[in-house]
Amino acid sequence: MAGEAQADCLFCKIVAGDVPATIVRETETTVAFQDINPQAPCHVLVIPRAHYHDAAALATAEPALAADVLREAGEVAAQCKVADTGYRVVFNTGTGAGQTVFHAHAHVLGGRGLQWPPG
Ligand code: DGP
Repeated sequence: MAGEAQADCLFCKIVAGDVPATIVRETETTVAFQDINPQAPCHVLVIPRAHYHDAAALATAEPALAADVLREAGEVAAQCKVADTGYRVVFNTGTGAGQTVFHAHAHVLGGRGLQWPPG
């Protein structure tokens, strides 16, 4: 059922505490943790606790929860002290765009110059 934890999902395991992660923020509905392979001085993933395959599925099923994730991305940027200099929020969606973990997540990237267009 939509939103239910999946036994084979890495990020569901992080939410459950079964896989360790460096958690930087938590709310009732979201968890934010350091990316294991950081691409910038600030590289944090914000995920809903509930399982959705990708950002579009999340926003369609639970728009308020998608808003929680976006709000938390801003809070993470402030906590990382990159809110004033600028930061990027990325939802890779689909394998062709680089999505490798199929539990919706926002990458929050900042602390260095970010090129446009992205690679
Ligand atoms: P994406 O490629 O957009 O699906 O992003 C998945 C991110 O998840 C990628 O940047 C690396 C990160 N990641 C993968 N495995 C782990 C893990 O076990 N722990 C943490 N903290 N991050 C992980």
